[in-house]
Amino acid sequence: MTDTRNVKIVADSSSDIRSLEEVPFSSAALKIITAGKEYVDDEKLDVVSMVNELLESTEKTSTACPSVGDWLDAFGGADEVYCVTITSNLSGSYNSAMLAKAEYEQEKPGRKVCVIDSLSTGPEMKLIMEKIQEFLKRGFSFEDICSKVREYQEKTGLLFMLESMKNLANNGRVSKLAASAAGLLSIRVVGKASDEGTLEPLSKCRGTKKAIPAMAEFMKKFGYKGGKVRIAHCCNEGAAQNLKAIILEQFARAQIEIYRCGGLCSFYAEKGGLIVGFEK
Ligand code: X90
Repeated sequence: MTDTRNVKIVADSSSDIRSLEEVPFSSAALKIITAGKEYVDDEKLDVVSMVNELLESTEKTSTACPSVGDWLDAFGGADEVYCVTITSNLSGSYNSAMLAKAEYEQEKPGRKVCVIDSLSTGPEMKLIMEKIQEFLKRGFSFEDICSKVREYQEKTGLLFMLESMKNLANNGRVSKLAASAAGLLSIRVVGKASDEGTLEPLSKCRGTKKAIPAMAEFMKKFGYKGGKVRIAHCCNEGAAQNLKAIILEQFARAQIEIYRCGGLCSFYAEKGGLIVGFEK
């Protein structure tokens, strides 16, 4: 059906997605900015080099969301746009997407943009985009997809495991107090995206060996029953594989994918971090 409809799925680069198989897709890049350098979070970014460079640097580093113009470029002339953003509670990305929507729809009558505030990031955005693709394939209307995606969001969750929350605290995305434990040697903070789209710490574990089973337990506590799991890691494939194995022991038919975080998620999740999206 996407042959007859001029459709596009668009997300900011915090989704970690660079391309989609079945529907035209564009990513609107966030930026990671240091005193001397700007990293654009697109397919050309060498994420591992960036992470290592930033570890060695003592400069103040910040991030910037896509501008209205960046979003308009990403919409790229499609008549029907599904636009997924990082949580509006931690970034201006959703706001600039909404401004872009207003301008884009006014420019040419008939154009429709559905902006979805993920209240989350990374892997949960990926799940949302996969669902939009599925709805398009099933031939659902624009209006139906917009409302059904919001229903689907109720059935997805996001957990994280962080070794450091320095960049989150330095940029005011969590309180210094919440971040302090993660700075301590071998303490891993496990938490979730709250209903408001902020970071909610759930437990502090001594070492990754304890943190990974704790994550699997939290997934079940929050309603995971064996559906899709998307695991994004920052230089920590081992922990991701470990989590996958634990989930498969209990849910043999779980559909689990593992991949690397892009630039924005790597910057905030930092080296060793895991971000896990799952279906409830
Ligand atoms: O607009 C900007 O400059 C971007 C700001 C993004 C701030 C937070 C990014 C968090 C990324 C950390 C673990 C998962 C957190 C889930 C939160 C709802 C990754």
